[in-house]
This record gives sequence, structure tokens and C-alpha cells, in this order.
Amino acid sequence: MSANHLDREQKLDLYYWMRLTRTFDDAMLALWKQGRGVGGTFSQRGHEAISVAAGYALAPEDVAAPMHRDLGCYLVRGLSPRRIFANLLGRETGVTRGRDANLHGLGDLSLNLIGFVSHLPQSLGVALGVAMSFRYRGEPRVALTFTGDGASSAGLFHEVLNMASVYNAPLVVIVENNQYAYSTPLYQQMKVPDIALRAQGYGIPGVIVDGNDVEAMYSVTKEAVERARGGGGPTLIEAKTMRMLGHAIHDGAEYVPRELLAAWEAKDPIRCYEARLLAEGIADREELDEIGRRCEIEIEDAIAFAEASPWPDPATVAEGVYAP
Ligand SMILES: Cc1ncc(C[n+]2csc(CCOP(=O)(O)OP(=O)(O)O)c2C)c(N)n1
Ligand SMILES: [Mg+2]
Repeated sequence: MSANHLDREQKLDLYYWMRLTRTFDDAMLALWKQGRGVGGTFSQRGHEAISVAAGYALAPEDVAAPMHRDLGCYLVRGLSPRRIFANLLGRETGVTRGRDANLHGLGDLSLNLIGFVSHLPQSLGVALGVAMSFRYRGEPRVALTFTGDGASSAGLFHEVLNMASVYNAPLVVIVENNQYAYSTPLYQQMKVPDIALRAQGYGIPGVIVDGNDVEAMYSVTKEAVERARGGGGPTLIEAKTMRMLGHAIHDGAEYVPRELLAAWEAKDPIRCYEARLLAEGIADREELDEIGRRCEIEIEDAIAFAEASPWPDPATVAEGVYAP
């Protein structure tokens, strides 16, 4: 049986984590529209298969450095919806104790999760540092990180992949090619159609995968993770998907052609996986609905917990910083 094989329980797990991510996202956007949010927030719609499968392909001892579309990875790796919602609502019980009310800063080193610092693509340099530390210490562990199509045109992307290649670092870089960087379409910021082509310039594997197909995503990520663990060096994975809503909550994305969105809507990662699970007899409609209900209950509980949580005490503002 191949290392990438998924049994029934694992398939239903992937479905559950994607549904939980979508339920969280829908509830978050609704809260913001009701004026109950704090700060800005980024929709995850369309990215669920990528972030969930990547998180699922890692071993607990591996390290993930997710970005702003990777709520699914944070959830799969063990950050509870309660702590994330409390963070979004700026409460003391959130991951950053009210310091950063966003999908940023969700790091928890006890879960081998590095918080996202917002500047793009800085997570790549951090993840490379983590991977190099594993190499120096001879630990069979892997660092995995994510970046966007836009961020992949920034200088650090090149420096990280080149250095990772030269030093054979156990690093996996996933580019979430969602066709847009803010309002800039891909073709206006690079002249090659596939970001994975860039891997050739570093002498490492560059893999293109359908980012809306959770099992394909799991398979290529798992393969890259195990290659890195076995001393085979880094892999660049380009996951093709579509950002189905605006860049962030404030952005109506009027600049995105409606036909493009309609074409991708038909490839919705969760609905497509549902159809597959049903067709393969992995689950029936009732079981999938039951998973959906579980997700609703968890997210309702997380919101209630976050809204009932205290605001941070201003007297503690200097805690958790290096130079108070
Ligand atoms: C250095 C830096 N410049 C600008 C920004 C503001 N910014 C945040 S996300 C973003 C677009 C990123 O596009 P992409 O890399 O394609 O990721 P996506 O949001 O589409 O997932 C920009 C310009 C930033 N966070 N960091
Ligand atoms: Mg993008």
C-alpha cells in the first residue's frame, strides 16, 4: 500500500476539516458584516483543500508556517476554533491575547505552528531556518510553508528556494496560485503560466496540482514531505485554485470577471469531494450532513466562547514583547 493511501476514516477526516474551515469562514464573514468583528479578515473560500491536505500530510513533529489563507492548516494542526475566534475578536483567550485580531499571528510552538507575520513572503525565510535547524541537528523532521502567486514574485522567494536547494533543506513550499494578488491578475505580474516552472532554475522538483482536489493535494504534499524527510531536499508545489471572494472583507472584487468565478464555482473543493465520497460509497448523504452539523455546533460554540471572553487588560500590553 502506498504511503499516500487514504483509508475511509482519513477521507472523512479530510472532509470534516474542509467543512469546519468553510463553516468557520462563513460564520466569520457573517459576523464581520454584522459589525461584530475586530480589524480586517481574509476569506478562505476556495483554499480549503490546499490548507487542510497540507496540514494533514505532516507528522506531528514537523513544523508548519501557514499564511493568511491557511485557516484549515491551523485547525488540522490542533489550534481550536475557540482560540482562533477569540483571536479574531481581539480577546484575552485568543492565540495572541488580543495583540493581533486577525488570521495573522496564530503561532503556537507547542503545536509546531509558526505564526504568520503578515509581510510577504517572510514565512519562507523562517521556514527555511527551521528546516536548516533540523538538518544541522540530524532530526528527521520537515518544515512546510505556503505563499501566494503574488508573493512568489518577491525577491525572498528566489533566495529561499535557491538556498534550500543548495543545502538540501527539508523544506516544502506550497504556492497557492489563486490567480490574483489583491487586484492584480497573474498575467500582469509574471510572464510564465506556471509558477512551478521556476523550480527548474533551482534544480528542485516543481509540481503542479489541482488545489481544489483534496486527495491529489494530499498525495503530492505527502510525497514531498517524505522526500524531504528522507534527505531528498526541497520541493516546490504549485496548487492551482481561485480566490472566490475579495482579497479581504473590505474588497468586493468587482475587478474579477464573473465568468471566471462561475467556472471555478463548479470546481468548489468541498462540493466536488462530497460528490466523490458519495459516488465511491465512502459515505451517504446522511453521514455527510451529520459532519456538517457537527461543524456548525463547533463553530457556534467557538463564537459564543470568544464573545463571552474578556478583553485584554491594558496593563498587560508590554507582556510578550522582546523590548518592553
Ligand atoms: C511586503 C508586503 N507588501 C504588501 C503586503 C500587503 N498584502 C497583503 S496580501 C497581498 C497580496 C498577496 O497576494 P498573493 O501572494 O497572491 O496571496 P493571496 O492574498 O492572493 O492569497 C498584499 C499586497 C504585505 N502583506 N507584505
Ligand atoms: Mg494570490
